[in-house]
Amino acid sequence: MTEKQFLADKMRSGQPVVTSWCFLRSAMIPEILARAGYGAVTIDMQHGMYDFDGTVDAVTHIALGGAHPIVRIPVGDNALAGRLIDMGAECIIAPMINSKADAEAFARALKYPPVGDRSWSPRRAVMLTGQSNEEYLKASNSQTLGLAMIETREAIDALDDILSVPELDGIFVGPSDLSLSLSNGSALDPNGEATARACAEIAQKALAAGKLAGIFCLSGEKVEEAVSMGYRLISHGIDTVFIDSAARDALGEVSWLKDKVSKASGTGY
Ligand code: 3PY
Ligand code: MG
Repeated sequence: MTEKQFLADKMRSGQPVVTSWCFLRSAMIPEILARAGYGAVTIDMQHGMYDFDGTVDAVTHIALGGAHPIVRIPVGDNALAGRLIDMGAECIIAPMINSKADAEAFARALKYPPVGDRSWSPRRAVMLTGQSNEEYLKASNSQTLGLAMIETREAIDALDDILSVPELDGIFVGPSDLSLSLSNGSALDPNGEATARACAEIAQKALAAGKLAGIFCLSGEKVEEAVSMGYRLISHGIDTVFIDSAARDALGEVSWLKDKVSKASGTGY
């Protein structure tokens, strides 16, 4: 039997992994996305509709669909980060990490001693990985990932300090918030030049510090650009957008409905 490859193994070996992003509280939608071919699926508990139970179900269904389960937690909820790793999430993305202290508290919650202070009982995780408790204890500090979101000017100013946290596996860039912060709230411009320059610089520093880098992307073109910058976890494709655009396409196929397809959409990021 071939060894199970974790998201951590793939990213560390340099393989880019593309993740879809889920807001809707569903277990089947993430599984459908996994089965469609996404390497990973991310459940968004910061801006999405997921509660704890819904996220646990989604994590299981993502694993069933053959993809790596990732969860973005709400701001500062490190206790939840530990619970979700116990439930089988392979990677936790923490939004709005703006200082070394933020990064340390987050990263330590995910790692067993002596690296961090994660508390023991990974019941669901060992069922999903098929490991014994002993195997899990030995491997989990390296097979699970904590990625700190860099999405403010404050975080960029503190980036060297954040990257110096040994327990932290890597960073994940949020270009929308980053553009808001860099423009002092005057522009939401995730695909703009200034944002792209900042993203390139963040990746360069992360790689130089030996950390993994991930990023949220809003187009296929941006995915390619991100990979060339060194990002290895790249989000592309959102559940609400998929449903919205498929619904419009389906209606547009009916001759007498074509002109009625709504132009307004609240599904973008
Ligand atoms: C951002 O772009 O700010 C994000 O948080 C994307 O997930
Ligand atoms: Mg954000």
